[in-house]
Amino acid sequence: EKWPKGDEKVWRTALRGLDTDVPSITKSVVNHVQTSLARQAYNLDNLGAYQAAALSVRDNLILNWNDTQMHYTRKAPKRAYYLSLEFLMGRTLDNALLNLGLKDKYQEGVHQLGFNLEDILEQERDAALGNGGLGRLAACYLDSSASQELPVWGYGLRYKYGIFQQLIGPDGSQLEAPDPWLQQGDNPWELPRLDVTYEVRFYGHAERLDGMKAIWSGGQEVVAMAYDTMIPGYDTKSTNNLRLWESKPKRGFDLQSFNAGDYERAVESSNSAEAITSVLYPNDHTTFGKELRLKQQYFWTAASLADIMRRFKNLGKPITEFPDYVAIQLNDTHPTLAIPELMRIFIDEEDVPWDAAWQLVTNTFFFTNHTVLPEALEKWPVPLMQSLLPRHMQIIFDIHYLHVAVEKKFPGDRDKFARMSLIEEGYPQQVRMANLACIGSRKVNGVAELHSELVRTTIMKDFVDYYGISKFANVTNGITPRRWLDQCNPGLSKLISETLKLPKAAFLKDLFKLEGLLKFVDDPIFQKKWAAIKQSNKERLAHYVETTLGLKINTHAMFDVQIKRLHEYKRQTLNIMGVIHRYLTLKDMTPEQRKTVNPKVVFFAGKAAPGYYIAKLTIRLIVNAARIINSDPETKDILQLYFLPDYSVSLAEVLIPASDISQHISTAGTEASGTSNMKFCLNGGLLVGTVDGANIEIAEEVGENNVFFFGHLTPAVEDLRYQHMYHAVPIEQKCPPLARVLNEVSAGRFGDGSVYEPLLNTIRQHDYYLLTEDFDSYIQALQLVDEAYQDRTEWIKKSIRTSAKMGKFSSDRAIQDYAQEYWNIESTKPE
Ligand code: NTF
Repeated sequence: EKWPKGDEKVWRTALRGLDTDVPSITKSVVNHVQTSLARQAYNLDNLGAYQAAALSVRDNLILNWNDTQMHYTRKAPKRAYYLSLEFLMGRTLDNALLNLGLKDKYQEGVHQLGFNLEDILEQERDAALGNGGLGRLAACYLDSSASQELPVWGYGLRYKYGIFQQLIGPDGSQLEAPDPWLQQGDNPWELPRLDVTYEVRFYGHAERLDGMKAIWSGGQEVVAMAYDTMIPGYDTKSTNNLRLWESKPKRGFDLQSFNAGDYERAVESSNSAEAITSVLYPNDHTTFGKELRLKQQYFWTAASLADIMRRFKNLGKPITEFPDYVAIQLNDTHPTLAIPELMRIFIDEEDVPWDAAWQLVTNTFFFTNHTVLPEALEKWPVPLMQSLLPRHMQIIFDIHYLHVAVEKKFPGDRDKFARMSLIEEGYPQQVRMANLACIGSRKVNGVAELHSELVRTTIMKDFVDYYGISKFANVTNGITPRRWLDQCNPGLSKLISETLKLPKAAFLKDLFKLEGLLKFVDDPIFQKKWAAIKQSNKERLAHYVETTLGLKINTHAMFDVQIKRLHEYKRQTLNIMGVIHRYLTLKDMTPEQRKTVNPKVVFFAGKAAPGYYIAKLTIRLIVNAARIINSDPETKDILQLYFLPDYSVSLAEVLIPASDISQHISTAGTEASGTSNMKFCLNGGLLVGTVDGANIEIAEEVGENNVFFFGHLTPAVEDLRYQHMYHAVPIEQKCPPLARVLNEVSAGRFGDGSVYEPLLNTIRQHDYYLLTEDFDSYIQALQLVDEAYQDRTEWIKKSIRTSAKMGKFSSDRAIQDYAQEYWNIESTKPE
């Protein structure tokens, strides 16, 4: 190695890195207080202490990040890129401390400075650049990639506003407020890269040249600037990168208009450029066809591909080797424009002939589908795409015609061809993004066994006939045990470590090691310790609820939790109807009978898309039912109901370890996987659920006797819906207990009943999500839960067994699957 200049000895000492003994840590924290924050050390609050501690931890991350990136550049391994419009990261400081192995030392250090680490961690605002499972999955996958020393980068958008903050109004309805998450001051976890910028074009016109080439010019140009977030691996120096793009105007403002006195006009283009990355779309499972969303998608894919292409070109390899160095995972169809964009780069800029370009493209991309719900399948109007991205529209039509080969394979089957077409006929025509993602990718996968099978047999059936089955695979989702065991449940992690006589790192890096707990299932002392941890987690949750909402919770009750986005298919409505049914049943009892009932606390949390009327009504019903139920002197000691506002990753970290039972009750065949089901089980909570998504594989692991299953199975769903359509039976006949619940709501038992009519009618009328079909078996399942909970020792055994069998659901396993079966990349780490 050559030294830059000057004295080598001086350089060597200076480059030694950071000391991480406690005195060095306190020194570094105080240094940041005085210099980076320019604050007085003697009047520091928790927020200031958080900021200084974060900057101090960040110094360590940056050094590891530099070494890792330098190593990748020198070694030039094949890399994988995870393109996701959502990364639901949550808080960073605690995770960084854990992964760096510095948690104890910082705890001691800040303690010596007069602070409590727990309080400092609470100061951090969640980075909530995602809606739900899809975005949190991306975050878990980054953690697992870095932890396994895999060369993987994430690419996304740096939204100025994350998912909205949820408030509950006086009438019980959801209100939305913006989430200006960056307004806390500088975000210590990101590095602005003023030098990493690309120009991205919109509109203009595309002019065909000879052959398949074209020139795209004119229109509007905006600039993408990179912000890098360091992703530390656990127990390794490897620190990967999450690169998020911010949109900026190409020219700050228009001097001509300014000089002419038209000040509004002068900043107009700057405002419209900045709008692109201003806000995360808060819709989950629905598409709206808004131009700004399409702009976001193109802006992000174009900047990411330009960056990937520049890095590839620095290797000096022939363009034909692109797929030997680059694998790109498409997280749902949101980044599908990357396919025509890479075609455009190859053909228009790199002079690659069409067929060769298509070959390269289809060896580069991999596509994950996350839902089979029809309303979530993205389609873009051809006229909109034509105006915003004229060159891409040409390329898509070219791919479409190439694809006409399908006709040759299935001569005369026009229906099949119509279904497989990239263009859906209609007024206007629409581009089907899932079809484009499928034909442009090497492999297509679903996110749990049942879901992948549904992908193969429903939305992608024709493509399976065409390409053969081997293109269509499964990678069951996973969760990172670092955040979802050690961070959120340190007591349990410690107990496991002591019991197995293993350092935490052993099972946090190989979750199958938890199976060792099975030996202790019958050990009464271990059972007691296991139960004590659940109890203290309940108290931690109760404390949170008391300090934030001022409500007192019975911590000796069974805790029953359903936390996820509000959606009809997830059936929070079934749950609330079940709670009301329980309430009515308790009211029917004599006081003597009530004394024998085990107390239960039911928690809901989750956001509804701002425009999703029925989902919002469900929240309103839950909140208002809670008001009545919690204040009823006859029942309030045995049944409590809470809707916790503003669900977030951080709230999940408090709720999940406290739960005895959690609900994953989607209509069979609708929940692709679910990932919180895995988190609850890992923390010793049991499931009540339908035979859907990853619930099925969880039951395979833990044994069906440890899961409370109910409801119809997937193959029955279509027939039942057909019957509802054409041979409807009134609810009073079909399901009297549910009819009674609906009538009580209607009659105003929980506030003005007329408000809820539209919600009740979804059940009384078509009942698309089959509540009337599943209600009886749901109530039975909850009955079995109550009975099982009576025998506390048996329950604790179930809880231990469940947690012990969660090895499969580590995101480390999922990422290994992707790395080996799809991306063909290998671990490599800096010295
Ligand atoms: C979600 N899909 C599914 O609904 C969940 O079941 C699954 O666990 C997560 O993805 C992660 O795979 C979506 O959010 C989307 F966008 F596809 F609708």
